[in-house]
Amino acid sequence: MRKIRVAAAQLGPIQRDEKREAVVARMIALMDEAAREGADLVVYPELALTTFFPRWYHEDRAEADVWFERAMPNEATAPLFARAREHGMGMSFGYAELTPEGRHFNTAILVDKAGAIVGTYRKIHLPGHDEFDPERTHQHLEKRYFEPGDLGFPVWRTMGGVFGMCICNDRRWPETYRVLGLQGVEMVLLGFNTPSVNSQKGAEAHDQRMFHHRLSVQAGAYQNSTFVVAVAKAGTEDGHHLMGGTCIVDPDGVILGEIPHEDDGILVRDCDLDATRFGKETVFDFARHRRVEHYGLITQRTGAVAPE
Ligand code: CDT
Repeated sequence: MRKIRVAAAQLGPIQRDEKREAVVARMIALMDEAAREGADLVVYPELALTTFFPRWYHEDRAEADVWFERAMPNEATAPLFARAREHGMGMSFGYAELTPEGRHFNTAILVDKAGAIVGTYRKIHLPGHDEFDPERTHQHLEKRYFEPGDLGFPVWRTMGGVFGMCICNDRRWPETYRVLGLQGVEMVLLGFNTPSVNSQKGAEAHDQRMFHHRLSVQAGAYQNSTFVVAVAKAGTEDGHHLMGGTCIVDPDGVILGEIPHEDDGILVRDCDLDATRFGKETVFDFARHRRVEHYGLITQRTGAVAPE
C-alpha cells in the first residue's frame, strides 16, 4: 500500500480585475482546508492565478504580458509556497509563464513537500486560434498568447510515486496519457478551464461537454492504469461560463468523487498508488502487448489522410 491523500482544489470564477494576491488568499484557504483533512498533495487548476485571459483579444500582443509570471515563486505566490511548506504538503498549479528569454507558455508546476519545484510542464495541445475571429461567440486565443510546450510529457518520482502533469485540452488526446504511461505514471495531475459553450457550434449541451470531459479522463486513466486528478476553474468569469467537473479517477477509470458545484472547494480522496500495478501488469502490460511496428503513423503523420 502506497497511500497518497490528494485534494483536488477547484477554484470558482476569477474576474478580470481580481488581483493575484486575492486569488492566492483563496488558494491558501483551500490548502488549509486540505491540511485539516490530512492531504499530502493539493492540486489547483490551469492558469490558477488569473481569469482565463485567452478569451480577451489584445491587438498588441505585448499588452497580454500583464497576465504572465516572470518568476516562480514571486511576490504574489510566495505566501502559497510558504503555507505549503508549513503544512508539509505537495502542490501543483498552473500559470502563464514568461521566460527570461521572452517565451510564453501555459505552464504547470509540481512542488514537493519541502516546497521545491520538482517538475515543470508546458502545455502542448493549445486549442483555439491566433487572430480575432468575429464568427465565434467568444474568443479562445491560446494559440496567440502561448507557444506549444517544449518539454514533452515528463514524469517525476516524488512523494512516493511517479507523477505526471498535463493541462486542459491535453486531456482529450490519448497520446498525452500514453506518453506518460510509457514512463510508468501513477498519478496524472491536470487543471482545466473549459468554456461550457462551444464557440463554433452554438448551444452544445452542457451535458455533452461534461460527458466528453469525463470520457477523456476516465479513458486515459483506465488505458494507462493511472490515477487522474482533474481540477476545474469553474463558474461565470467575466460573463463567460466555465464548466466544473473536478474529479478524481482511479486506475480502473472509475470516478472516485466529483465536486458538484462551481465554487471554491476541495475533493479529498486516498489513492493507493499500488492499485496501478494490476492494470500495468495485466491487460495494459505495455511490454507484452503493444505492437509498435504498427504504430508508425502516430508519429509520422499529423493530420488524417483518408484513401482516395
Ligand atoms: N483551456 C482549454 O484548453 N480549454 C479547451 C477548450 C476547448 S474549445 C477551444 C478544452 O479542451 O477544454
